[in-house]
Amino acid sequence: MTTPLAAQMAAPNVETLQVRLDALCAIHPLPPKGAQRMALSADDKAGRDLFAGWAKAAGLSLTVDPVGNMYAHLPGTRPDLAPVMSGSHLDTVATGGRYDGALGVVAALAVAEAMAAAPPPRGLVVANFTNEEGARFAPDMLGSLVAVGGLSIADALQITAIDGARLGDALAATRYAGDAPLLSERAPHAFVELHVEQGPVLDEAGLALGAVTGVQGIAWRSISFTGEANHAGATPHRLRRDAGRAAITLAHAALALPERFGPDLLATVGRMALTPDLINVIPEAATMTVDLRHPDAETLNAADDALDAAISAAAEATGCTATSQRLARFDPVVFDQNLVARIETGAAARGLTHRRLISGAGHDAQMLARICPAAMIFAPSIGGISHNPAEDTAPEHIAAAVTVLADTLNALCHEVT
Ligand code: HGY
Ligand code: MN
Ligand code: MN
Repeated sequence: MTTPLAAQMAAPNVETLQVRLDALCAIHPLPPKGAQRMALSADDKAGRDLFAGWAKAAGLSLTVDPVGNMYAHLPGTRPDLAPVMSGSHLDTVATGGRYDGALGVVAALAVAEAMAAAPPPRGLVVANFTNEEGARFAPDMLGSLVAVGGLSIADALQITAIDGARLGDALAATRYAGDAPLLSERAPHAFVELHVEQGPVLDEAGLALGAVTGVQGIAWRSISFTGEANHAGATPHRLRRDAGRAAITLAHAALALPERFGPDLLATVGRMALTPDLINVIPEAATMTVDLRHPDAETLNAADDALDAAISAAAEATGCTATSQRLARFDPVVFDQNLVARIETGAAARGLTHRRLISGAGHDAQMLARICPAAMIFAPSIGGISHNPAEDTAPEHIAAAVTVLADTLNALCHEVT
């Protein structure tokens, strides 16, 4: 692959990048440093409006696809060549941090602005993917999954949020439903995403940057138990059909799965609700979620099967009935090894301490990997904290990661065969 010497590119403006992160956090700030922009909420719309304004001010043309994925285009000098893409997501969880997702979007925008003075052969597209978090609408990485053809637009628009909203209606309310083609119709040349690690690996090792080799598997489930409301004081054990006890029994079993499948299996019960949720009424209904993660697909499948067995056992032990719905199931993904190696050499060329690592969190890059070479750059998360307003990364690590992102994207944009 002939790669002419990548033109010396102006350095991306990291000061502006930090100011833009400030502006995004100011929409719905969460002390000490975080923000809330739940997918397709008014907060998310406000973040989208900021991004659209910055992109247009930079002279980038903006397109939006039918599920609200936003693409800001810096044209290259060779429009016949597929562009390179970089970006991430502007939506957050309810306890969102400053950097999760937003960093990848504003960093890619900063690189596009730095390139604009001397556009390379391949253009650069800056992406904001809809509903990466999956916190309001499941599954996670929904927008990028639709973009690569993994979920139909029609099915996506019908998805119901945890607050009852229909995705299509929430999207329409943001006015970010567009008609741009899906990426599956014309894949990018390559996709590189900058993201904070969200775990402790780089921070504990005192390293400046991560070259991400892939993403572990994800299995999300919602479970409902149905029992019978009854008096807390007058109902003997033998007559109880306690949905709350079923859910607590299952939660205990789910959280004990790592004892059986090893510490690389991560199990989380993030949501649990009892009905009627009163001190003196035996719960007639219980709903809950279980999030399982593992780097090996077979082990994740085995743990998921064990969860099924635990659901049946909890229902049987309490005389309740149970239903369960799969909310997300993504096998582990391995990123493009040439791209990972390029990120590693890029870090070394900038004198940065670095290592390879797999991502614990899911990311849009894992979906782009279905249609083009994809990889990620991690900046360290202080204390490994994320999905928490205390999420933080040292400014010098942000600047270093943006520099390696710029070097990587610049080289890719100069690949002309
Ligand atoms: O759930 C995840 O791994 C990501 O934050 N969507
Ligand atoms: Mn993220
Ligand atoms: Mn996240």
